[in-house]
Amino acid sequence: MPHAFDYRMRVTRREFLQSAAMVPVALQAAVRAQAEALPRPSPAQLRWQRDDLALFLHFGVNTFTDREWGDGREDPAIFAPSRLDARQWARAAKAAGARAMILTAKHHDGFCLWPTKTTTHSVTSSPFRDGRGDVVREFTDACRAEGLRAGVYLSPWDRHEPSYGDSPRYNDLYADQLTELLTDYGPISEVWFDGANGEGPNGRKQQYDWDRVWTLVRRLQPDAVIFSDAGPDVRWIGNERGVAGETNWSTVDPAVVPYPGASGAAVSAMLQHGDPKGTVWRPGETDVSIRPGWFHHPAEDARVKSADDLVSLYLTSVGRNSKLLLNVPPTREGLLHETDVAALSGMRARLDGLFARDASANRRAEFHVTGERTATIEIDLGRDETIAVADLREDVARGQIVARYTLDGQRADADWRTLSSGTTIGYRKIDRFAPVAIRRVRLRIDEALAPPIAVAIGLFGAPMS
Ligand code: FUL
Repeated sequence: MPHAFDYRMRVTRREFLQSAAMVPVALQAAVRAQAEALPRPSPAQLRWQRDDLALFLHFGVNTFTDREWGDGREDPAIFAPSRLDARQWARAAKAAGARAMILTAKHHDGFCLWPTKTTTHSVTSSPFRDGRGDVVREFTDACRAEGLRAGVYLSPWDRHEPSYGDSPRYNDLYADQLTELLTDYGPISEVWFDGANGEGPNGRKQQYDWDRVWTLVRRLQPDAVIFSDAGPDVRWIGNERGVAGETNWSTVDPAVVPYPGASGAAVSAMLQHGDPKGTVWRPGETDVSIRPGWFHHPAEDARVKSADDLVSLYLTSVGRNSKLLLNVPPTREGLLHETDVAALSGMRARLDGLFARDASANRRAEFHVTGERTATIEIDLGRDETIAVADLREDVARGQIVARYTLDGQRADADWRTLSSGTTIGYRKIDRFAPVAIRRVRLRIDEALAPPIAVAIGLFGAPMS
C-alpha cells in the first residue's frame, strides 16, 4: 500500500534562514542545479517499480523433459499440457499481490509457445489444443482478465534454430519473433532479455544486435520497460538468490555493463549496488525461483520455499529498493502446483499482517533541514506504540538522494535510541528490528547527494503469528 506523500512539511522560518545563511548564494544555486540534474525514472519505470511484485513463469518443453536447459532437439510432440489454465496462474498471482506476470515465450531450447510464422518449432507442431493452441494468447488474455500487466521473455540464445550463429540472418528472425510478440498480443509491460549467448545447433555463436532489439521494442511498445543486465530501463540485480544489495542505487554508470551477459567484478558490483554517481536511472530487478529450478520438476515438489522464506525474499528485494520477480513454474498439467499456490497466499497473508496498521498514519511529520545535505524527519505517535518494522520511502519520482540515514526512537520521557541505520533508501527500504515501545521517531538523513527532501515513514508492529 503506497504511502501518499501527504507530508505537511514544516520548516520553520528560523530554520530556513539558518540553513540558508549557512550556504552562500552561488553554492545554493549550484546545489539546486545538481538536484535538478539527478537522473529520474520514466513513467514506465515508476509504474514497474510500484508494482513491487511480479510472477515469472518458466514453461515449455523443459517442463516435459524434466530439464532446466533444453538442447533444441526436443520433439514438439512432447509439449502436451493436459489442463492448461492461464486464469489459474493469474488468479494465484493476484492473490499473492503480484501486479504483473512474465512468461517464457521462448527459452534457450527454441520452442515457441505461440504459433510463430518464423519456425515450425512451436505449439503448432504439438498436440496442445490440436496444434491450434497459443499459450502466449491464453496468458495475455488471463492477465487482462485479472487486471495484471503482461510481460514476455524471449531467449536470444536458440539451440534449435539453424540460422543461429549466422548473425545477420538470425538477428532478422529474432526481430521477427519479437515483432509478433509485441504486435499481436496487446500492451506488453516488460520485455525480458537474458544475456545467454551459447552455441547454436551448428556449434556457432551469434552476435546479437542489442541496439536493433531495443529500438524495435521502443517502436512497438513504447510504454514497456526493457530488462537486461544492461537495461536500458531495468537492470538485473546480479544474482538469482533473491538478494539486492544492502546499498542499492537505482542509478548506474552504463559504461560498466555495456551489454547483457557482460561479466567481471565491476559488473557484479554495479548490478548489485548501482552507483550514486550513475548518469542513468536503471533500477534493479530481483529474479528468484520459488523452487530450486526455474522449470517445474516433480522431484522438487517437496522443496518449494515456504511462505516465511518468501517474506524474507520480499524484504531482501522490495525492502532494498528493488522489485521482486518471483518464478512460479507451471506443471506438466499446465497449472501452478498447489504447494506453490499455498506458499504464495501464505506470503501475502504474512505481508498483509506485517503492514496491517501504520502507527504513523495521520501523524504529522516534521521535516527539518539541518545542513546542506542533512535533515531530520520527526513523528510524534501520540502515545507509546510497539514498533518492529519501518517502511521508508523516498519520492523517487524526484530521483534518489539519501546516502546514509539513522532511525531513532524515543519512549515518552526517555532518551533517543537507534532502531536501525543504513545507506540507501530509494523507492522502499524496509527495516526490521526487535519490537520496541516508542512515542516518537526521528529519521536522520546523515548524508545525501543533494538537498534532502522528505522521506515517507511507515511504522508497524510485530504481527501476531
Ligand atoms: C537465465 C537462464 O539461463 C535460466 O534458465 C533462467 O531462464 C533465468 C531466469 O535466466 O539466464
